[in-house]
Amino acid sequence: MPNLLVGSPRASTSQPGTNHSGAVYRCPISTRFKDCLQISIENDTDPPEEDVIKDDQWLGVTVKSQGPGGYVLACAHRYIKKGPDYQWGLGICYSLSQTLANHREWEPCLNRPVAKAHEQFGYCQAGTSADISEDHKLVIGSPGPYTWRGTVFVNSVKFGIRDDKTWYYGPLLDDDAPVDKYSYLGMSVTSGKFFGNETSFVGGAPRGNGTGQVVFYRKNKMESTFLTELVLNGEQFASSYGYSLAPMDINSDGYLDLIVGAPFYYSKGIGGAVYIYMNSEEGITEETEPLKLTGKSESQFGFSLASLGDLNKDGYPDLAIGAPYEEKGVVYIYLGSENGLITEPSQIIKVENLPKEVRSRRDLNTFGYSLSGGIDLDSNGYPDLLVGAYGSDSVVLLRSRPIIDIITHVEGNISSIDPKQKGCVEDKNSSLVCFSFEACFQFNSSVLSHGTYIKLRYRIEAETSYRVIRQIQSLL
Ligand SMILES: [Ca+2]
Ligand SMILES: [Ca+2]
Ligand SMILES: [Ca+2]
Repeated sequence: MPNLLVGSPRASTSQPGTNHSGAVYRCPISTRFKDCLQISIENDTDPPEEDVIKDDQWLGVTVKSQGPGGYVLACAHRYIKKGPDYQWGLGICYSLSQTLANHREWEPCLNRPVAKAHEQFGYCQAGTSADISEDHKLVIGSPGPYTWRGTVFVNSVKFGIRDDKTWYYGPLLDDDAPVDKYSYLGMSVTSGKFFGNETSFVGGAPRGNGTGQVVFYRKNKMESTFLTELVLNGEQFASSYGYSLAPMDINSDGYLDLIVGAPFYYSKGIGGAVYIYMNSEEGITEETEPLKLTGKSESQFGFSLASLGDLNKDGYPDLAIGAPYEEKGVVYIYLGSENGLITEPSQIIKVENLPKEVRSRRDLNTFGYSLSGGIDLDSNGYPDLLVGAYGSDSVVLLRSRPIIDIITHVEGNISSIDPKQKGCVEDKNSSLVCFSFEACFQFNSSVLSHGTYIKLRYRIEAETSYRVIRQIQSLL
C-alpha cells in the first residue's frame, strides 16, 4: 500500500540542537486521524554541524514524489551555512529512495561566489520549489540569486557513474538573464517536452516585469548555463502570474500544454486567474492566446494546481485548481477534452461537502492551499487527489469513485400502442391494454472485474402518472 507524504515545514524533530527545523511525514492510507510518522531525512542523532543553521529552515516546504518506484525530493529553502562572519541562506534538498531511505543531499548554491552577498549566490533559497522529471532530472527553483532575479537548477537525480553530475542553471548576469532583478524566478518550476523532443525546464517568476513571467530554458551544448527559449508575460500588475505551474496534454494531441496560475489577479468580483496555453506543432509562443479562468474575489484561485490524470476515463487528463481563500477553501475540478479544457468546472469541492466525520475532527480552513494528484492510492483504477489545508494542519485524501457509463435501450414493438386495443400477445383475453418490451442495460468497465456484483437501480417511466420502480441485482 502506498503512503502519503506530507511536508510540515514548522515541525520540530528529535535532532538535538534544532528548533522548528521542519519535517516530512509518511501517512498510511487509513481512516485514522493521527497515524502519520516523521521520516528521518537528516542524521537525527547528532546535533547539526558547526557551520549549519537548521532552525526555521522549513524542511518540507517542497515535497515531490516521482510516484511508485521513483525518487522523493524534500527541500528546506531557508537552510543556512554559517561561518565566523557570514550566514548564507543557500537552501538544501534531499532525495530519498523509494523505501524513503536517505539517498543524497543537493546544494546547488554551495561553493558559488558569495562575496557580493545577495548580488551573487548569498541568499539562493534553493528548494523554494522543485520537481523530478520523468527522465530523472532534478529541477530546483531558487528565487534568491543575483538580487532575487532567481534561477532554476537542474541535475540528474540518479547520479550514477555515467550520469552527468553538472549543475545546469539559467543565466543570471544582466546581459543574458531573461528576467530582471526582484523577479523571484524559481518560485515555481516544472519541466517537459514543450518544443519537439528536447526537455524544457520552466520557471515561474511571479514578480517578473511587475505582472509575473514564465521562462522556458533548454540545455546549451557543452555549457552549464541554459539558453532561454521563451518568456511568457502576465497581463496584470501584481497578479503573481507564474506563482504556480502545471504541464499536461489537455487535449491528448501529443503536444504538452502549460497551465499558469496568477492567484493575485483581480478585478471587480474576481480574484485569481489561471491561464491555459495550448501547444501545437509550432510550440507555445509569445503570441499563443491562453484560455483564462478566473476565481471569486480574494479567493486566490490558482494558488495551487494539480494535474489529476484521467479522472473520468475519457482519455483526456483533468485538472484541479485550488482557491484556498474562497470561504474555507475550495478545489475546482476541470475536465480535459478534444477541444481543450472544458471551462465549466465538473466539480466544485468545498469543505462543507466533506463527510461529517472529517469536519467534526477539525475546523478545516485554507483547504486547497496545496494539491497533489495523478496517483491511484487505493488501487481502484482511478487517480486520487490529496488536498492540503495548512491553516488547519491537515491534509484530506479525496478518493475517486469508479464510474461506469451505462448505455440503455428498449427492445420490443412499443412505438405504436393502440390504447383502444385490449389484450396483447402474452394475454390475448386481458381486459387491459397490455404490451411487452425488454429494458436493456449495457456497460463496459475496465475497473470492475468479472464476478463483481453491482446493484443497478432503475426507473421505467411510461408516463408521469404511471411509474414502475424495480431493483435488480445482476452478475457481471
Ligand atoms: Ca495538447
Ligand atoms: Ca478526463
Ligand atoms: Ca483511486
